[in-house]
Amino acid sequence: MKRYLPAKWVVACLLMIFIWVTGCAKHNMSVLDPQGPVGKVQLNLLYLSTGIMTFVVIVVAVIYIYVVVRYRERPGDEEKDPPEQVAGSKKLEILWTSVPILLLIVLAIPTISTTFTLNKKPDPDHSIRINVIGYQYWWGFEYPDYKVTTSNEVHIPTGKKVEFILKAHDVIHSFWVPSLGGKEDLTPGRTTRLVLQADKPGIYEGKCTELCGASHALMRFRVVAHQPEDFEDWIASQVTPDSTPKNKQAEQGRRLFAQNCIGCHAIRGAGYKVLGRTAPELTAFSERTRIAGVLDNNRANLKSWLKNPQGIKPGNRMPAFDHLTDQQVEAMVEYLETLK
Ligand code: HEC
Ligand SMILES: [Cu+2]
Repeated sequence: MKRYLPAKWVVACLLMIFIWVTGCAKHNMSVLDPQGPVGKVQLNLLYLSTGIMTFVVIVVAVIYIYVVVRYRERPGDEEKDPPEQVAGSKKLEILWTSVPILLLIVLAIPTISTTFTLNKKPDPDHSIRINVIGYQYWWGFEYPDYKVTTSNEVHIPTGKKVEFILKAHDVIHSFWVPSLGGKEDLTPGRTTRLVLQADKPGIYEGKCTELCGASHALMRFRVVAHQPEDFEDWIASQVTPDSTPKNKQAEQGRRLFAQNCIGCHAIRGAGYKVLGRTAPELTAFSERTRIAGVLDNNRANLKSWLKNPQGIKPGNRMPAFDHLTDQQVEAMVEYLETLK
């Protein structure tokens, strides 16, 4: 049998298809499956521009193929017979100037008007404000209207516009929740804004999309959307957190935390006199789904994080606590994993 394709080409094609389909996993991170009005409007713009592009590609390809076939050299053609040379055709010049202008107008009108609509300041009675601060390599979230702070997991109510007010603590970061809408940069010394909305309760994955250092790829976060009543419950639980140690071991953990960790981290409602602000707030830590945005929140993972944070997120600003004994680390794990 005749072989049409060399084996290495087949392998290369399969590899490419494989890499391509790895993007198909169910990860709640698809711009093509928007979960709120902002993402939907932006997807429509995407379809419009892709539609126009496809139209242009098809027209150009058809003309090109037609010309190549129709005017190709045929056997018997005399070389001394060059094709007729034409220069300047008013009709053609007008056509290929006006068609692109028209296409650009069709693209520009909805794009500009949508940009302005999406950037409008939402009505304060039907929206909430959240300050977002980007740090190497974690996210701080503040609810200025409720005096609540949290990190790496931001809770929002469904069906309401959420105005994110973005600031960078150190270098440029970029805030992106693909299934809710487009991204926005966080730039040191500047404040930027992004309005998003989720229609359904659920967890939406977010990511930093501006190369910001060694652990940029691990600078992940989650948006947790609740029904408005459940959101109010969540806020209430954050305003008065239950931060008292539940047993002897946790009591020891609380003391160790005061000696080793409070300079950077804060836990509200635990009776600490100072609260660190250079690291993620850990109030109600047991209710988080992840540790540092990358590990599932469980005791084994928390222990690994405390022993070797640099092995998990290279270059991050938390030192290793390998001088503490296993027993001491376990006491802190017990304490943190019972904070509600
Ligand atoms: C020098 C400041 C510093 C000290 C001291 C420190 N940490 Fe951290 N910690 C950080 C920073 C910065 C991060 C964020 C790392 C990242 O994700 O980039 C962090 C992250 C964490 C996280 C994950 C937070 C989240 O939102 O998921 C936990 C849990 C944690 N630290 C616990 C501790 C404990 C327990 C101690 C004391 C034994 C401690 N840290 C001491 C700076 C510190
Ligand atoms: Cu970043």
